[in-house]
Amino acid sequence: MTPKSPKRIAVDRASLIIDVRRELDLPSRRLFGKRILTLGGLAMLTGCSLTDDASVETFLGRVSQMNDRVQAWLFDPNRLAPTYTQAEITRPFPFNAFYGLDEVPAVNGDNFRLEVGGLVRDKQSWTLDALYALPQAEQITRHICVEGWSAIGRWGGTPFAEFLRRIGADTTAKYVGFKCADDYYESIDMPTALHPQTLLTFTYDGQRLPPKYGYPMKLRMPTKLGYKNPKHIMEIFVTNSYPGGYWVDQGYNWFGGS
Ligand SMILES: Nc1nc2c(c(=O)[nH]1)N[C@H]1C(S)=C(S)[C@@H](COP(=O)(O)O)O[C@H]1N2
Ligand SMILES: [Mo]
Repeated sequence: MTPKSPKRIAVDRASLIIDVRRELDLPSRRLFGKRILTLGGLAMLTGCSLTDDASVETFLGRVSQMNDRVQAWLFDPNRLAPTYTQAEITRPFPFNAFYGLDEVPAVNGDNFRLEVGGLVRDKQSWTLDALYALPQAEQITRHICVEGWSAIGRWGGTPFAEFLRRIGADTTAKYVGFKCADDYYESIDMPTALHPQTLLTFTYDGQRLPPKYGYPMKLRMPTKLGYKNPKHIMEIFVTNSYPGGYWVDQGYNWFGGS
């Protein structure tokens, strides 16, 4: 990946350093046979020498390129993210967005309709009441933000696999994309969309999801980093054309596993 602007380089560094740490944590045997996965080993694989800042930058870029593929390949649809107890919930749960609290979008739930499109059988839009009537589940999981914090929260909503089943989604398609009430957008791989802990959430800590946490709904995936979890979802679509994402298009790693 060739950084296009200084801002992009900064964003890249933050996410790539996480990626590299992740690569180094991987059991080497699963990834490269008996090869010991050290920084030196990775440098060999990427054909980079790590002698100065510029070469480290190239190295991180190459690791990131292989990262989406490697992460997708290693993603185990049956592995569950850790869950926590009520007592472990972080209070207050942090707010984060690419803007401040005073700019949180005010979505009116009364005339709200969730739009559904792309490779699905039933493109009818959904009222909030229809969504609330779907089977509901709850989880207490850790949200990890690449900005350097993590927090445990409690979300409730409908298992996303169930929602995809109801709309007759083509689950052999590659991506599920999201458009939000702010300028945010995101996309995820289908195995993650179908993961049992991926929930389309309408509540936070037993209450209707407040505006700051993404009213009317947030896709909550404890197997993904914070920025992959879209808030204020207005539209969901299934596609084989790579939709990108708000931060991904500025240099963050797309798979964004946590
Ligand atoms: N629509 C929208 N979704 C978003 C964001 C955003 O700016 N807009 N920020 C992302 C990031 S980087 C994080 S860490 C989490 C923060 O969610 P929280 O406010 O519930 O902690 O939302 C993610 N989803
Ligand atoms: Mo984040």
